[in-house]
Amino acid sequence: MKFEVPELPFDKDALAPTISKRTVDIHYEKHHKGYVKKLEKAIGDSALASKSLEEVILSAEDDVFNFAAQVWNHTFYWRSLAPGGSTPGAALADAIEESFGDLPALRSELAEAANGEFGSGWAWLVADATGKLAVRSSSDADNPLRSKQTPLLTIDVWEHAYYLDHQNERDAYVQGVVDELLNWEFATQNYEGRQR
Ligand code: MN3
Repeated sequence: MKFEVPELPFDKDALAPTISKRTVDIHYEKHHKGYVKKLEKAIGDSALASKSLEEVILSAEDDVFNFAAQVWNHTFYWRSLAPGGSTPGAALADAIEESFGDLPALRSELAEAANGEFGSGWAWLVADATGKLAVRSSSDADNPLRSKQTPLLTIDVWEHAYYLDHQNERDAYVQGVVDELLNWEFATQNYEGRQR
């Protein structure tokens, strides 16, 4: 398989009760891996077959873009989550203070973006080349790579991410993720390794 789905960085039951084992199982095994199959079918043996996933995202359109971005977004989503809590490293903590005031203010801005995205999409914490942080959301498969922003964290707000556990209450899922499951160590690595 050319476009690989990495192993989950935690046990499937590690995110409960905010995200149940069953949701992780279906989301990872069916949705995430399903996007890889759809991507490989859509690309076939075209010129894109020799490109990296990031190159496909930056150059493809329509279905091929959607499938490639969904593969990338889901890999990034799993890495954005971590059971047990973590804290931002020093450089990221400084940037959070400068851009949002403090971490609770950033958490509530992320929750607002995640709850406010109409329909299916993603909420993101991103950095620009100068290190300034911003919260944004995107629709469907779209992601910040095409607007030259460095993603630091993401929250999947497609219904398949929460409906089995929370039905229509997206805000309950979002609050649990924002308060307890975001991987600030991963965000710190992404911030320190960003394009400048
Ligand atoms: Mn999803």
